[in-house]
Amino acid sequence: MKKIAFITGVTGQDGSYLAELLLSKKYIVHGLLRRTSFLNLDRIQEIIDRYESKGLLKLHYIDLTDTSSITNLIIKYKPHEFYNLASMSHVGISYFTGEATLNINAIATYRILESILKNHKKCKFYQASSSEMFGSTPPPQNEKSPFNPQSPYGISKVAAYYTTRYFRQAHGLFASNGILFNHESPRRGLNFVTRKITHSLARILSGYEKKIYLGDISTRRDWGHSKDYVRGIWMILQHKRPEDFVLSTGKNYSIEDFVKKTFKILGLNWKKFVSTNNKNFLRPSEVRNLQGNSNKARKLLKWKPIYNLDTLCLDMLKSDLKLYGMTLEQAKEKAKKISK
Ligand code: NDP
Ligand code: GDR
Repeated sequence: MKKIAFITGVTGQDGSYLAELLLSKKYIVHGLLRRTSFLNLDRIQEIIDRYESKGLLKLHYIDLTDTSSITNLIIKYKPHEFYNLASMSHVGISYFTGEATLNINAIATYRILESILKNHKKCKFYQASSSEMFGSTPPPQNEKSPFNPQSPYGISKVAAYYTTRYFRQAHGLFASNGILFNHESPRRGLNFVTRKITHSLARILSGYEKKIYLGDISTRRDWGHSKDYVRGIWMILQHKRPEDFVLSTGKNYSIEDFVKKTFKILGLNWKKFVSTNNKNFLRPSEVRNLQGNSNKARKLLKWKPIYNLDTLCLDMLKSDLKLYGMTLEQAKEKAKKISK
């Protein structure tokens, strides 16, 4: 019998890659999405075209503030695995929408787990926890490091993390947290710093923009590729016991390093094109330094990332150049002209 997986956040970066991975592993995938005024299916259009008519991919509208919209689907389809990836995932925006962030990221996790407990206790549950929970705790951070969240987003993820542990410890659910450090890809949202940089650079070369306006570029992150991380997410639910795992590369770079690497690919002097400390992108409190220790996942799950920061940068830049009709070689030629 085919395994059935539910994915909230299927239209997002990780949800789309995870859906592809599970379909390749012969799962029946149910994508749970919210209603939006403009259909937002770009990241999953390819798999919709390929799998929906065969009944292997099914999409359902839900609302994370509406328990019965989720419960009805759990009762009807009895999933083997439930991946809770939906969230208000932008840390900077969470300072302006704290209450909604807690509702969607934390309370919805409680709603889903309570529904699984009452209706389908055998279902395994994955919670998309985050390195933002460590906040100001100095690196390296692992599963035992204390949490010191610095934003409404971080607080909401800590609450969801403990909610997941509570349903595991008190009620015996197979419920696991993946504590994932930053991971990016050509499918990353445009207002996260890495994608903003690669996408704006492609726009600069196409003549649509002159400069990239950034906030604090001295903060440091541990960046991996989403494709590597969704493989780890799946492995976490295949482990023999429900447990919490950090997924990270173990390497850490500043935002400035990322800018330099990206501009270097095209031989451009970044200082001419980047403006920093723009107040629109400064946060009331920052997470300054994240570097994960993922030894537990590497040992118990045999997970390890394939991409490093250079291959990640190149993948993202090439994809954004393609959006604007350019190959890497053509972009290098244009770069020579605009740097004169
Ligand atoms: P994205 O922002 O790309 O995707 C978020 C998904 O959540 C989208 O499908 C979005 O739908 C959906 N969503 C947001 N709000 C709601 C809502 N109110 N109701 C229903 N669906 C909603 O995030 P990622 O794919 O990068 O991240 C996946 C998860 O992992 C998130 O929970 C994130 O917080 C967490 N995480 C991410 C890390 C990263 O570096 N990427 C690191 C650690 C944790 P829509 O498309 O309609 O907007
Ligand atoms: P982060 O990612 O907050 O780590 O959360 P983001 O790319 O937004 O910021 C990383 C760092 O870059 C600094 N920064 C800027 N950030 C943005 N977005 N835009 C700018 O112009 C800019 N300039 C500087 C930020 O201040 C920050 O220090 C991501 C999300 O995917 C979360 O959902 C996830 O949980 C964590 O990663 C791990």
